[in-house]
Amino acid sequence: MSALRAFTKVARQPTLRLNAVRSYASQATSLKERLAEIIPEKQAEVKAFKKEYGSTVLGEVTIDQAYGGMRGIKGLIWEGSVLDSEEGIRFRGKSIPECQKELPSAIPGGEPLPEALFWLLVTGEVPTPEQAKSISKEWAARGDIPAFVEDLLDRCPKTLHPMAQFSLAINALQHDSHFAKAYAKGINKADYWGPTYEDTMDLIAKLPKVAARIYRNVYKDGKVPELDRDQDYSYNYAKLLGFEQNKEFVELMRLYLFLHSDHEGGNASAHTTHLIGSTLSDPYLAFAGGLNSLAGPLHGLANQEVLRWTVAMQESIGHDASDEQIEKYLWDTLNSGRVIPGFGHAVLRKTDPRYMAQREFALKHLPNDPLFGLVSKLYHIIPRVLTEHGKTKNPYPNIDSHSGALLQYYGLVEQDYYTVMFGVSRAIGVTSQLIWDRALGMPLERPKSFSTAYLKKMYAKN
Ligand code: CMX
Repeated sequence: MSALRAFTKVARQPTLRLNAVRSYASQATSLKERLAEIIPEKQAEVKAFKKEYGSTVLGEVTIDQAYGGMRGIKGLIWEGSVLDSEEGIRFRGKSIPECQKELPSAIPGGEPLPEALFWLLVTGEVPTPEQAKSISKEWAARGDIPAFVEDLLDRCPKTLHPMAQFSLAINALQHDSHFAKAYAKGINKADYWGPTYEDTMDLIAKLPKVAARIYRNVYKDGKVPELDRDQDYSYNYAKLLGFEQNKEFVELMRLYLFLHSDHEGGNASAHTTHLIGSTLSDPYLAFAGGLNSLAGPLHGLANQEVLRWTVAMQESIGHDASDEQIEKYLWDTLNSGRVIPGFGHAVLRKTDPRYMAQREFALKHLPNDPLFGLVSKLYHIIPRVLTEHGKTKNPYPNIDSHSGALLQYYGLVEQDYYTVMFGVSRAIGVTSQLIWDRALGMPLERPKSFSTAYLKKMYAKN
C-alpha cells in the first residue's frame, strides 16, 4: 500500500486521527495537566498505528539524495507541523491565516499569541484565551536567569557574534536542568516527559532575558529592565529590548515569534535539536545545538545576510537604482559564486506564506516605507533572474527575505542581532517536539552512512 493511501485510510478512522485538532475544550487549566491527559491516548494511538502500518514503505533513497543533503528523504516524525512544498506550513493542520483567525490574541483582531501557538503545537488543541494567558503568566514567572549567566554574558566581548553568545548562555542554563538531575537520580523512562516539560517551560521563559541582555550589552548601555509579570511574552521581549512603548512593534513581535517558531522536523535547527535530544541530552543542550545550526547563513543567519546584501547593493548602485541596475547587481552576485540571501528553499516551491504574512503586516502598517518598497521591488525582480539563472529549484522569497525590513522600520537596526530573535521563536517549535520525543519514547537517532568506495563496490557496473 502506498504511504499516501495508508495515511488517508488511517486519517479516516476515528480512533486513529493523526495530528488532528480536537474540537472540544478540556477542563484542564494548566498545560501540564492537559498533557498528562493526552499523552496516554497518543501513546496508544502511535502503538496501534505502528502495529498495523509499521512495515509500510514511506519512500526510497537514491544515491543523489545521499550526496544531496538527504533532500526529500522521508524519515522523521514531527508532530507540531507539516510543510507542503506548494502551500507552506501548517501548524497541527492549521495554515498561517487560520492560526491568525483562531488563536487567542492580546488585542482584539491582533496577531496570535506565541503562547497560544505553543499550546496548539504541544496539544493539537486551540487554547482558550484563559489557557493562553496561563502560559503568559507561567513564562513571565519563570523568566529570571541566574546571576552567573548574566555575568557570563557581561564578560563576552562585544565582537563575539550574538548567536555565539546566545548559544553559550543556553548551554550555561543547563546548570538547572530538571531532566539532567532526574536522569542522574535514575528516573524511569516512562516519566521522562515530565522534567523535559519543566525544562522546556523554563528555557522558553528565560530566552527574553538572555536575548535582551545580549542586545543591550552589544549595542546599548548593558542595562536590562525587569519583566512585567502581568504581560505577555512578546510584550516582555519588546520591553527588555526597549521597544514596548510602540504598540505596533509589540504586535510585530507577536507575529514574528509566531511565524518563526516551527517549520516541521527536517530543517537544520529542528533536526539538530531533535538529534541531540535523542541522545537524552537535556533540552538546554539540545536547543543550544539547534541554535548553532540556525546561525548558518544558509539557514537563520540569512535574515542578517539579506540586510547586509541589500545595504551593500544600495551603497553600490544607489537608492534610486533602476530595475536594470538591480538586475545587473543580481547577476554580479550570482556570477561571483554567491547566493541571493532570502530566496530559495529546500522544500518550498512557492513564495513562503511566512513571507506573505510579513508583507501583509507591512502593507497594513508601513506601506510607504522606502525599504519595504525595495523589498517589494526585489520580490518581482529576483525570481525572474533566479529562474533565468536556472539553478535554484525555488526562485521565490523565504521568511528571511522580509523580516529585516520590518525591524529596521521600527528602529531595531542591528542586523547581526536578527538571528537571535529567530532563535527565541524557534525554541517554541523545537522544544514542544522534544516533549513528545520523550513521551513517545523516541530512540537514539542513528541513520546508516556509506563511503563512496563502499557504494561503488555495491552498485557500480564495472
Ligand atoms: N541564490 C543563488 N543560488 C541559489 C539560491 C539563491 N538564493 N538558492 C539555491 N541556489 C542554488 C544552490 O546553491 C544550488 O547550487 P549548486 O548546484 O551550485 O550547489 C542550486 O541552486 C540548487 O539548489 P536548490 O536545490 O534550489 O536549493 P537547496 O535545497 O540546495 O538549498 C537553500 C536551499 C535555502 C539553502 C538555498 O535556496 C539558498 O542558499 N538560499 C539562500 C540562503 C537563504 O535564504 N537561506 C534561508 C532559508 C530559510 C531558512 O532556513 O531560514
